Amino acid sequence: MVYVAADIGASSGRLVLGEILNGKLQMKEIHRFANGFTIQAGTCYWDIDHLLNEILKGLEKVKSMGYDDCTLGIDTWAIDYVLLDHDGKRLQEVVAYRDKRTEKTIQKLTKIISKEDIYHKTGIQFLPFNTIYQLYEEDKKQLERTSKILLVPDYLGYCLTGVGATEMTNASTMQLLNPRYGQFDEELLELISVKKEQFEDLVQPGTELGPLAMERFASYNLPNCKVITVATHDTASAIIGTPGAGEGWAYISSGTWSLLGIESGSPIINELALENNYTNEWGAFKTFRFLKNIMGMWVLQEVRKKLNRDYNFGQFVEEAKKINDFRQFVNFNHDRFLNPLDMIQEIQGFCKETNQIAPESAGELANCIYTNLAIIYAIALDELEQITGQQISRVHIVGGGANNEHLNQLTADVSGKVVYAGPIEATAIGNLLMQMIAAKEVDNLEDARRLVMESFEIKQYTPKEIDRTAIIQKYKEAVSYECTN
Ligand code: LRH
Repeated sequence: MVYVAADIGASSGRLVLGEILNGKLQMKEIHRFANGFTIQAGTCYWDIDHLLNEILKGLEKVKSMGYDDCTLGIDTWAIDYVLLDHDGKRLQEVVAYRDKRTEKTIQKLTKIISKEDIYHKTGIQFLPFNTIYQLYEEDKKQLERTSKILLVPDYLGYCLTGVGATEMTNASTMQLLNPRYGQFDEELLELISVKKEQFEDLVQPGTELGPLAMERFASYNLPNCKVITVATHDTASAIIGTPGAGEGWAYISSGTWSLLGIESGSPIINELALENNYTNEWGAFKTFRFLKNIMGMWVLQEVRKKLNRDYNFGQFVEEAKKINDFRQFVNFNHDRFLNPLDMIQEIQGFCKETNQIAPESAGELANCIYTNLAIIYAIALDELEQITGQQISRVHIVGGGANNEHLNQLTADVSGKVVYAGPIEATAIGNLLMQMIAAKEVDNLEDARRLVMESFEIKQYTPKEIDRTAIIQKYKEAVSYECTN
């Protein structure tokens, strides 16, 4: 028996095998594939069939490695969903959250119900693409034809097993759940013309979904496999796999997005949290992730696309290091960077509009992105301390971005906090750990995190003496004219 994590992010997916051997968590990536949305007739879509097929290909590899039995957990990015008809068939392709259809929806919906009311009910941050806004923009007739709405990882699980569920950690990002009742908020559902019955029942991470519906996949050579509903929101899994312990730690789950926050035993819903757009996403084991979304490696991924992929991420770091100067101050958290036609032009446009010298070369662009991300992280950490009244002494950076030693050091320097980087595969690790807890091979979250600490290399970065207050002040002045977050 082996544990398998299917961990699918916005830009790539992987299947990873996990086992505990000699008291350590051992992992092996057995399958990797690309992901990304494409634009068809002006709309951004995910290729969900491709993802399902890649999971099946990965499972075939599990079998070919000699494993006849496994459990499988699936996690993906949050927010996006599939509409199913009464025969369980997909009604339309899956629209990607960066699509422009919801650009103005927050403004539209908050004419009917105030921002304060939505926040008070859900505790969820205002991102233009939250499921609530996407569903609001759906054709009402299509919604009437919809028998079930499944979030992406729940849909993949449904395709594999024939069983539907609404996993809680991911469901909370819809901005439709009310943490006071642990249920859907019926008033919000009514506003978007959706009924509670159109969702499957909410389930906790760790619940067994069911065995693979082998008869559907006769042409594949698959192992016996039980699908476990893990913390299906990738960020929820990543934070399970983050080796924080005790008090005073924050995290940055660094990938396409940088999710920066703390773990809390209860939601923090107040004026200051709303003003600073902090969210209370539900975590495994009744935790909450009080965090904010920060535009992360997406910006560099988009710059790289525009440079015809001539640079790899290591080269960007090397070029940026040669400059290593706080030359421009750019609010990458502005909505204009969510999905611009040309990321390089957008960055240069921002600089020109704020009377700054625009970055031109790959190194200048990368330097601009890294230095500003470090500043934005530092500001968010200050905000977190202010909102929670808690002192943060250390920051755990996990995910692919933790590989970037230059950014890790910059983050330590500008924030003045000690940074611990790793593991890179925290999301797949969290996915595996949840399965191990469900199988009673690991006792609880604390033990799971101890196992992570003992099994993976964690690098420490101590802050260097720099005038962080002056840098942050310069940033705030430069971007203040249109600072929305
Ligand atoms: C990261 C993530 C994040 C969400 C975004 C849509 O992959 O799941 O937590 O806000 O994608």
